[in-house]
Amino acid sequence: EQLAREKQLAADAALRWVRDGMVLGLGSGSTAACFIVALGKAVREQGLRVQGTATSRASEKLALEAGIPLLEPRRGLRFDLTVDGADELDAHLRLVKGGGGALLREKVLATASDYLLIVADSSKAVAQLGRFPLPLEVVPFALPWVLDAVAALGGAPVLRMSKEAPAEPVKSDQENLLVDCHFEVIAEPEQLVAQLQNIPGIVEQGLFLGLARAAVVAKGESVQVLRP
Ligand code: DER
Repeated sequence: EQLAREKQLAADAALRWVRDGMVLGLGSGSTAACFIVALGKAVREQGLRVQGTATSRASEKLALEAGIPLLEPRRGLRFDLTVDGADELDAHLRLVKGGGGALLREKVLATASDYLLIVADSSKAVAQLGRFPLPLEVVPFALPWVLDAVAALGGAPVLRMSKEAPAEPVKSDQENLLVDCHFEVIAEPEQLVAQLQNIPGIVEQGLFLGLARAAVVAKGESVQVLRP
């Protein structure tokens, strides 16, 4: 339907940023998945020569199936371009990410990239961040104190449970827990990042500030390129 069409449009448009010989960061989530599939097609059908590293085990599997040559993490490895999705993006291209639980590896690769390109359907562009619950990756031992500290910040934290087995908490690729924080409005993202970084046991948080260089946002049948 419309949303899936917009994801596909954004993903196809992102191919315009890809050059032969590039080393790519491969994002996670449904829109990034559309990009990985489209990239694989270009590799197989046009002989595009690229290599990539994935931001999740799920994306790694998809990339392998798509025939994209993969690189293992190594010292000095940098990415010419990382293409990833987002759960929210504001006018400054500040992002909330982690809806798919891959925020840690996503931020590691985004930080090791020369260019982070976001691909999104129109529902992701917001005037103010925060309506989408902010994901945290949390070390299991620290969970009770993290929940207390986030609640004290007004974050209404909720441990993310598995959809398949609702009694089981979701585990990240690193075997950590995921906590979704319902701040509702995040008026000062930079300040909130500083507060979260003071809470031990939070391994990573889903605010991506100053990382995205551009966003390809599809609306209806058209695509917009947003820059900070
Ligand atoms: O977790 C993430 O940040 C992913 O990029 C994901 O949440 C993006 O959402 P999508 O599945 O709608 O692309």
